[in-house]
Amino acid sequence: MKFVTAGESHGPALTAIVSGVPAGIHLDEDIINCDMARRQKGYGRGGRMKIETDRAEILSGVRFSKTLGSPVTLQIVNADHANWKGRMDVFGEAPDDLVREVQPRPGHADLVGMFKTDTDDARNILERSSARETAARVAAGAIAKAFLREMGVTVFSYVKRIGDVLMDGTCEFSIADIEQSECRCPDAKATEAMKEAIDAAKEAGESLGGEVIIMADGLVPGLGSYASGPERLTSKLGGAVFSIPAVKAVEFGLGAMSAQLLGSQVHDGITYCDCHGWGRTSNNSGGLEGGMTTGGPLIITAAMKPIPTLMKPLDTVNTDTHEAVKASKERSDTCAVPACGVVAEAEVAMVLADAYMEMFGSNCLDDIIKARNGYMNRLSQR
Ligand code: EPS
Repeated sequence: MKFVTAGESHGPALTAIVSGVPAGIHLDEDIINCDMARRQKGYGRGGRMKIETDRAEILSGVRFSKTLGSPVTLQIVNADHANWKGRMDVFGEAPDDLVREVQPRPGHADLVGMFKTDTDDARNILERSSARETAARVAAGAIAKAFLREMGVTVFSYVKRIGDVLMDGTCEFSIADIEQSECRCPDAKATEAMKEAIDAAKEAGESLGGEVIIMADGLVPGLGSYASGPERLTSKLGGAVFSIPAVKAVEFGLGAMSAQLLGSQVHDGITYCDCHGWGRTSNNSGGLEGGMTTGGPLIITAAMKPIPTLMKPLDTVNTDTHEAVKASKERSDTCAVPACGVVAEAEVAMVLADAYMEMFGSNCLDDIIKARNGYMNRLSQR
């Protein structure tokens, strides 16, 4: 399963085409649009989220709520496009009074994108590099998640850190605790501190980054490969999470911490008992060993840098005149870390769905389930 997205932030619509979708997956419109809404929420979002109510309309590949085995096209209309008449028209000439973007924001794609594509208007770059594009990723990921549900796999995420506010890592929590939090953080005390940090950043014209945890439960062991570098699930998942705008670090399990510890403190002991079969004494690997899933929970941490659009703008240079100026002030979010988690779920789900199909086939759901059950049956004999 693979996907491609198209669309500009203030263009008519965003589109995702998902290919390699097996026949027979049940899709529920409400579940897809629930994910679209989850991406839009989160404390610290800006004015755009008040304009949009993102809904993914399916234009191909589905009949009577089941996938046909053909590519699935999903479209999200940009309600804000109506406010960009004369600035984001598909045809016609640019109006004489068009205001070009010539004050590139440090940290965004503006400047290098202008160099690369030889344009004198950073809007040609920022319209596509805007994180608005991640709405299409979430729509595509909803197809992968629907497939994974049929495999008994759940993918979810939560916010661990916003700025210097870290959640209490020892607290027990449920998915409901995550979804109820305005910051998608299951620690209620940390949620309040995060909101205060976001308010303070907004007041100061600043932005805030953070860390999200993405988890998947119910995976079979052996997805991915030990035999080829690019086929290692670690490479594929890492690439997918790094593809999200503003993600600066990705860790699996103990991640960078494992570099500081002894081998005996890092590796997960192997156990066997007649009642429960194979097991592990810990899950420091985050569910990946040798580039393959162990069958334990997959645990990924993604660190997001603060959004580069600042209301107290940074120093930059006017690309027409070369004079020192302040960066352009696009309307933006103070913090989009909660949204980053939802986008990362979609990216991770797509990689996992693809890995299932690589292992168990890709024509139709029933055949895939039979192959998966046969494999699990074989493992239970060991
Ligand atoms: C976003 C839409 C954008 C921004 C934000 C995310 O809308 P607009 O540019 O119209 O305000 O709110 O974009 C960025 C974080 C970015 O870096 O460009 C969205 O739908 O997620």
